Amino acid sequence: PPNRTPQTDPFTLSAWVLSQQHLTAPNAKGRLTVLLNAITVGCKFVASAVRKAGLAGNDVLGMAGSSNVQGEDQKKLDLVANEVFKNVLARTGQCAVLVTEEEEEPIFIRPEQRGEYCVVFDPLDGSSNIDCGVSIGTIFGIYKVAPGSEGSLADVLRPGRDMVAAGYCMYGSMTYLMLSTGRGVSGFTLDPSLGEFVATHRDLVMPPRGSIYSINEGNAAMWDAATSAYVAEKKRPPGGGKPYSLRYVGSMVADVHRTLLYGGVFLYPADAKNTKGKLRLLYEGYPMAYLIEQAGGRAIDERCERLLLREPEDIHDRAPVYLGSCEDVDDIERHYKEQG
Ligand code: AHM
Ligand code: MG
Repeated sequence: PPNRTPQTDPFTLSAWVLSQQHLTAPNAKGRLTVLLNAITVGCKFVASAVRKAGLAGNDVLGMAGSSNVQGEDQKKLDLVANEVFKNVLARTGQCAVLVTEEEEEPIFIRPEQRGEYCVVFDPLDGSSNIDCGVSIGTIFGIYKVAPGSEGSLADVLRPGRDMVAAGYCMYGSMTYLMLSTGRGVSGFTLDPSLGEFVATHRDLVMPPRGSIYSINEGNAAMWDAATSAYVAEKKRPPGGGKPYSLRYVGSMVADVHRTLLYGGVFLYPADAKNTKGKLRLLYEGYPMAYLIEQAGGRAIDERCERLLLREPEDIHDRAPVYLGSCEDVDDIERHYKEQG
């Protein structure tokens, strides 16, 4: 079970980040700390907006372009989240390039505000779940620019293993923020009465094997042979073992969060229609693969290579994703090897 913080010792996310920086880079100037703090502000803002969404005068669930009672244009929740994160990140003075799912082009920060980090993010992931109140989240990954770079496309078109930090915030029954700066994963829960993220899952290690598989089974007719064989085996284990349970929220943040805590696998394979899969490599695949690996799990692509080593060609590239408990992902690999 996750170790709980004693009630008289609230270990906040900011304190945790400072303690990590002290371990990894004792001479660091705290710039990453500033950046991560800004991200938590964005997450709190979005968490609050999500909780109020749909109430009178807060018509953020409707179509973008719809207007509220005062006749003002209302932004949809995902566009609100995008603006919030862009603003809080730019204002830190620590960013050089931002990449967001919501915008075609990367955002290059102007010289007066420029720093040495690049943040790639999906401000509000799980679009199909926004309007019905099911868990959604923000996903982010952070790179440092190459030495001497003023921030270029090359600084963000890099494999995920170059990330210096990654995480997500889930707006679910509680607001959770799971974070790694390359030394394991720790989880924080927003205490609404304090307005602070407090450590609730320190040094999270995921189970080596789970008993849940998570995939959009509606796509089964289009799967490749390895995915079909793997799922068939989980439903009807040879030798009559206990079948796995199927859980699929349809929000990557929620499906990965459950996988981190309970173990098992989450898959979004390529299929006959989506030949590169659906998930975006930079700001969905990499950050989640980073967290899963940091928690002791495994994340691969359809070639059974580490997802974190895959080279992106475009900032909005998609890639097939298979992640979760090591032994479960090993099973998937076995099916790929068997199918040739
Ligand atoms: P989105 O960025 O439009 O929200 O799409 C990403 C989401 C992921 O959160 C989730 O894992 C996946 O799409 C679900 O896709 P599907 O509805 O095809 O199962
Ligand atoms: Mg998304």
